[in-house]
Formats: sequence, C-alpha cells, structure tokens
Amino acid sequence: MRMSKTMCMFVTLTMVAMVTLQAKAQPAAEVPLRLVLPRPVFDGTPIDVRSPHIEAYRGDDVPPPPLLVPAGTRLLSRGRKVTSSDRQARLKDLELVTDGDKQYTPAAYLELAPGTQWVQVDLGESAEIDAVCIWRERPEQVIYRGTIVMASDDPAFKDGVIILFNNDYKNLAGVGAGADKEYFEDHFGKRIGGNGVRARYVRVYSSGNTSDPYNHYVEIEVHGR
Ligand SMILES: [Ca+2]
Repeated sequence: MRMSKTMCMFVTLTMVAMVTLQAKAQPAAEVPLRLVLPRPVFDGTPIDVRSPHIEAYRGDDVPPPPLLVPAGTRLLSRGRKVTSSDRQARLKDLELVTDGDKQYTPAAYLELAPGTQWVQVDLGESAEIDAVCIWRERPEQVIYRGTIVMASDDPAFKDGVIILFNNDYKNLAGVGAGADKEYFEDHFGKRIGGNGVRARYVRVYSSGNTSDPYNHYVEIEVHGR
C-alpha cells in the first residue's frame, strides 16, 4: 500500500513528536555542582567539640564530596530579596546574603539577633531547586546550631513546606528534630541537595553557634532551573 504525501508527513511528524517526548522524559544528566569559592579565612586552632551529632572534621583544605545536580542548573538567587525573623535587621545588611560576595570580612556578613532566627530568600518565581549552598565561615572555627533548610511556595512557610536539611537535633527551632549532622564551617560552603523540589522561597534557620549566640550569613546561593 502506498501512503499519500500528507499521510507520510503525518507519520513523520508523529515520530518526531514521540522522539521529542521520549527525550523530555529522560532525566537530565547529572554533573558536579560548580561553585566559585572564597579564600579560606580560618587560620587558628581547631575547636575540640565532641558529639555524635557532628560530622567528622575533613581536615584543612579538604573539599567535601561533589554534589551532583542536573546539567543546566544555574544560580537563581543572586540579588534576590532577603527577609528575616529578626525585625531589627537592616535592609542593606540583608542584601549581603545574596550579593554574590562570599568572602568573609567584618563588613561583609549579616548578623542576626541571638537565639533561633531565620533568613529567607525569595527567588521571584517558583523554580526547581537543585542545591542550596551556605557560607558562614569566620576567622575562628565555628559550628552553627540548629541549621534547617526548607523550601515552600508559601512565604509564611505554613503550607507545602519541604525540609531539605535539618541538624536541629535538640529541636531548638520547634519545627521538629532533625537527624542531619552538624558541621564545621569552611570556605567550601555547605552544599545541600534540593532534589528538584519546586518552590519560590528558601528559608534557613540557625540557633547561635559554638562561639556566641548570634547567627551569621556571608552568602546563601540557591541553584536550580
Ligand atoms: Ca555576601
């Protein structure tokens, strides 16, 4: 049986559409997340903190294992609006969290009030989140308490909240105890997988640190598509 020209074209277009659909159904290839790193600033005596809740110190200048993300992931958070639970925080200090400068200096970080506080990045629109990275390194070695990273499309974080990381094993923030490990801050930054969750807002909690009861952020980056 001979197919008409129109029929041939229809079959060809259908095959192209099927191939395109198949290509779309394939998950994106994974690649290591590439980050621009600041210079290390910690140059002192490692603190002696022993606890089953802390991940082992990797050693000076030893990078963390690569975080795999889908190819095509890009930085979504640069220059995005930052809000906080600390009503005294000034707008120009909040802007330090997403200004792209990850290098610690006494003027380059946000300091929030003591106790449990959060900062929140508004991506401007809902996106697939592949990674959240946090820089809080300081000249003295520190571990921040009760770090929780969550994502939601609700700016009030009442609905559709997805917890991406939680090492608040004492439940200091009151959102539930987490089983992730506390960790030593370093210039590599903490890389947390986003698993492609869809959300517009990313919120990070902390409850002081091993040096003082304050909460600090040099930079937070959200990567996704
Ligand atoms: Ca910054």
